[in-house]
Parts: sequence; C-alpha cells; structure tokens
Amino acid sequence: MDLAPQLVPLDYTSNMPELKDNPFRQRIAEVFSEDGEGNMTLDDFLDMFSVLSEMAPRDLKAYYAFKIYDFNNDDYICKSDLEKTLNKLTRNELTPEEVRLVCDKVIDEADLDNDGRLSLEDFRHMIVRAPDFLR
Ligand SMILES: [Ca+2]
Ligand SMILES: [Ca+2]
Repeated sequence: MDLAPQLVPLDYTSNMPELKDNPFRQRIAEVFSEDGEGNMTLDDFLDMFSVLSEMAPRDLKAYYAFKIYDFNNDDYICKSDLEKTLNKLTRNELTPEEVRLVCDKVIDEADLDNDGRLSLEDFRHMIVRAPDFLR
C-alpha cells in the first residue's frame, strides 16, 4: 500500500482470508506470477490485488478470469478446463455426469463460432450477458 496506494484496495488485508479459502488460490498465483509457478514478485503481487480490486475494469478482470480458467494455457477454455473449473467451484460435489451436462451447456451457450471451445472473445460475450459473473 505504501508503494502504490492507488493500486491496492484499502481493505486488502481483510481480503487475504478470502483468498486463502478461494479454490482457485493456487491457480491465481500461477497466473499472476512471472514464472508461471506461483512464485510472485512484489510487482506480481500488486498486479494481482489491483485486478482483484473492485475498481479494476471489467475487461481486465475478464482477461485474467479467462487465464485462470485456461488451466492448460492453450488460450482456449475447452471442456477439460471447464470440468476442472466446475469441480473446483463445487468442491467436487457434482457427479461426473452432472459436470458433463453443465460443461456441455456452457459451451453450447457461449461458443459463438462453434469450434467446441471458448476463445477469449466467446468468454467476453458470455460475461457481458452475465454481469454477476465477475463478482
Ligand atoms: Ca485451455
Ligand atoms: Ca469458440
């Protein structure tokens, strides 16, 4: 906060426990770290909190959300990425069949160019239609 008060939300320390319980914590650290393995420099750390902040622009949040869900880093969210995402979100409470159904449904609704996977473009459209998503 001393280094970049405009970037760090005032209540960031109280946000830490939330991040601690976030099922994507490890993945978030990987995405924001320069080495891709979750080892964050101070700059990486500040970037992470500025993107997580409520003041961050929606497009920036969408970009990083996309990266977080793209587990295999191939610039697309495919079914296996979605399955991982869903299992983390629901803490493995869905049956494999339920997971498959939801993933099919998401791809079905969001895949605008019908290539069976979500590009950043597809993902952005999905978010525009679901404003609660980023919260
Ligand atoms: Ca992927
Ligand atoms: Ca697509």
